[in-house]
Order: sequence, then structure tokens, then C-alpha cells
Amino acid sequence: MAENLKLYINGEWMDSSHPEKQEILNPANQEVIAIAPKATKEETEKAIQIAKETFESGIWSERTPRERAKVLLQIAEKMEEHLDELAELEMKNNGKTLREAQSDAADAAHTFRYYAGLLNQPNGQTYQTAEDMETKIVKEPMGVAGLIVPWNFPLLMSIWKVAPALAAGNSIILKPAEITPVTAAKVFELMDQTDLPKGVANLLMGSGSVVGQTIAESHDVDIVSFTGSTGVGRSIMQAATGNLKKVSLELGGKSPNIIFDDAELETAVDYALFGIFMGAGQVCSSGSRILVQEGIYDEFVAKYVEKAKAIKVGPGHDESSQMGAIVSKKHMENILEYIRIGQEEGAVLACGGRRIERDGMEQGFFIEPTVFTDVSGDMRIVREEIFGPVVTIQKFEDEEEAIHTANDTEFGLAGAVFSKDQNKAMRVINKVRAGITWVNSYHLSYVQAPWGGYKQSGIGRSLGTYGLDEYQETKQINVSL
Ligand code: TAP
Repeated sequence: MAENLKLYINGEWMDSSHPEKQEILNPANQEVIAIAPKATKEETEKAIQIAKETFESGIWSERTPRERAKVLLQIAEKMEEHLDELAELEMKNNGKTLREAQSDAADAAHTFRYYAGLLNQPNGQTYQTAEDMETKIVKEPMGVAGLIVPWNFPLLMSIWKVAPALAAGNSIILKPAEITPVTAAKVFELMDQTDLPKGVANLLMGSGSVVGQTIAESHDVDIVSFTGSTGVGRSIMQAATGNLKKVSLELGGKSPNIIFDDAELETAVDYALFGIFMGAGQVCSSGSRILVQEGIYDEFVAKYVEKAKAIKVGPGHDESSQMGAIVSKKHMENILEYIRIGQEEGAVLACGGRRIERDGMEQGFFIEPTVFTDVSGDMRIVREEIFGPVVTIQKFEDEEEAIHTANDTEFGLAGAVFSKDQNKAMRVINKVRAGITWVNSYHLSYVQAPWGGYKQSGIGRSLGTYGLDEYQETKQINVSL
């Protein structure tokens, strides 16, 4: 039986007055796993008012860091007791493999622990600014934080926002993507069993154009923190101008993965596969443009294509599956359209390119790992974010050309360099205009390290101390001695 999800406002679970409901599907087989409400504009405004009143009451915003840390640790503990369930729900709702979902669930719980720990760190500075003046710099919560997240990491992207926003003392409204609300609902059910005061955390399911837009436009929201596409990020920024709320944006990418002749070939091939096929390429930091130096180009492509063809695609619950499903039919069709465009543009389809509809996958949304070679820098498949298991491989001559090609994009989210020469690797990575980079690896991420992009990949950073700063105001207090 599909579970009926509810909105969570002021510590109460409630139905929406909207007559329509959203069927939540498992993209591996189109089974209906839940029915979600669609919050209306009025319900969204109500949740914002509740969050505002709760913030102003001081019931959470004025608690000591130690008291807030205690609640964050309660949430972490609750999540840890339910890791298997969270992973299972994430796999079913998003289509990723169970192994990927397990890793997300563990990272999400750990994020609460990390921010609880940060609350024990010194907060602020003091200067003797004149003989008779002391200046204290303190951090304060911002107020109401509107948190809007996408479908590719429904749980982890939610927690990357919820944990630091609560740690900082804000009241929050979380809006998951309409098609993937299931793990967010579970986390709110767990938070409801902790000492988090009512009204501090509110959950709204519904569409971006109604719920998301209302949050972005509201004069009672003090920060909107958004992860999603660059196009929607731009419209959120425009909507936020009414009260000039702070805007934090984690957007798309088209990240370069640069492989030099002197790279450890097997390592480079394996990380370049992981770089794009993890999460079926539906990952903002995917290494979707592989740049290979001419001396090893042919050997690299031969090995890469052989291994890409061998990737086992299948439903997430099958332990042998290495790559899961595409999140929805609509998104699968977008990706297949890009594959068609690539061929029309004259790129060589070295492997993949088709939907998989066999071996029990007939009802699911699966696409073969797809590799294009002989591409040029002006092709759409090289310039636009496809957000699927599709990678392009380009040849370069020397360091200068590699850097130029790597940076020839409007995005600046991630990038990597593979070489045994550490000096060269560092020289090149320092010139890659991106916020998240790797040398001789890919995709590994750590809660301490700031996550975010240059150029049109975003504004601001998640995670680390930077992630907490994002949800805080900074005040100076000048005390006459
Ligand atoms: P979007 O279509 O941009 O949706 C993201 C969220 O914004 C969803 O909750 C969506 O709601 C909502 N939304 C849509 N229109 C809105 C509006 N006018 N106002 C306010 N909110 C609105 O992205 P997606 O397709 O879910 O996710 C894929 C994109 O996210 C990719 O570009 C990817 O690179 C990016 N991404 C970036 C990162 C980082 S850290 N940089 C991480 C993950 C994903 P509904 O869809 O429910 O209507």
C-alpha cells in the first residue's frame, strides 16, 4: 500500500487543501510507492508565518549552542537507528543503487553530528579597537530559511541545508522536489521525536512553481538556499529581489576531467568511469567532459569503452547493479534527446545510447552508459549539462590547451587532473576555474570541505564552517570601556 504523505507545519502533520495529489514512483519499475500532497500558496504562506513567529519567539534561535547541539545529536541518533530504512526509501524513490543510497544516508546522519560539533567551537572575535573601545564580532541566526532541493540526492541535499540552518538557530521550511519527497518526510518524522521545538522545522511538498516560488518571493523569508538547475536558480534570484533576501545557489556543472599522458592509466580510467556513471550521471559534479592527452588517447578510449560496456545497469535493490535508474520518464527522454543531438552533431557514439528494456527492466527508466568521442568544443553535448550517463572524450596536445578547454564553459562546479607529476597536476588544478577539484581521484567529498561553484555553478558554499556561515548574520558590537 502506498503511504499517504502529509505536510508538516507547526509540528502537526496535515493534508493539503489542494484536490490534486502527486503519485510518487519508483523509477526502476514505476510502482507507486507513496502519494504526496501539493501544498498551495496559502499553505506555504502559513508555514512561512509559523516559521517567522517561532523564530521571533526565541524558542530555538535564543537557545545556547550547547542546547542546540544536543538536539542535533538526537536527530543524528534517530537517523542512525533508521539508516537501512532511509537508504531503502531513497533507493526506491530516486532509482539509485542501494550501495549509493546507503552511503548517502550515512553521510546525511554524519552531517548532523558534524554541525553539532561545530557548535562547540569558538564563535566570534574580540578586538581592542581603541584605547577605550572593545569590538566584538558575533554571529547570529538569519531568521527564516527557505530550503529548496532537487531530486538527485533528495536526502543528502536536504540535510546539507537543514543541519547547518538549524545549527545556526534559524527556523526552516524545506521543499523537496515534487517527485522525491519520501526521505525528507521520514527525516521530519524522526525530528518530530526529538526535542526540536514545534514550528522550527516545517516541510512542504508541492511544485516549484507554487511552493518554491512563494518561498523565493516572500518578504518574510530571510535566506533562500537552493540546489538545482542554473535556469531555476536565475529565476529564484530574480524573485528574491523583493526583500533582497540572501540567496545561496548550488547549480549545474559540465566538469572537466583532465588526463595527462603520464597518468596511472587504470586509475584514471576507473575514476573517469566513476566520475560520470555514479548516480547514472545525475550528479551536479559529474566529470562529464573527459579531456585526454594525445599520447594515450587511443589506448584510454579503448579501455574506457570496454569497461563502460561492462557496467551492470539494473534496479537498485539488485546487489550486482553498478548503475541504477534515471529518476523519471521525462528526464530519461531529455537524456535520450541529447544522445540523438550528439549523433546529429557528428560526434561518434563509441558505446551505449539506448534505453534498456530487457531482463526485468521493461517498466523502468534505464539508459546504457554512453560515450561520445570525436567531439568538438562547440557541440551542445559538450556545452550543456545533460545530467545523465553520457560522457564526451576530447583530445588535447599540451597543458595550455587542456586548461583552456577545461575552462571553456559557463559552469565552474568541479574538475580533476590525473598525472603522476604532482607539480604539473597542482599547476593545472590551480588554473581550473571550479570550486570542487581533485588530483588523481574523483567524486570523493567530505563534510569539512566547502561545496559550491564558480561562475554560473552558483553562489555561496555548503558544508564545513562555510556552510554554517551561509545561515548566519555577522554583527559588530562596539563596547565603550
Ligand atoms: P530544478 O528543476 O532546478 O529543481 C530543483 C528544485 O527547485 C525542485 O524542488 C523544484 O521543484 C524547485 N523549483 C522549480 N521551479 C522553481 C521556481 N520557479 N521557484 C522555486 N523553486 C523551483 O532542478 P532538478 O532538475 O530537480 O535538479 C537537477 C539540477 O540540480 C542539475 O542542474 C544539477 O546540476 C543541479 N544540482 C546541483 C547541485 C550542486 S551542489 N551544485 C547538487 C545537486 C543538483 P519541483 O521540481 O518539485 O517542481
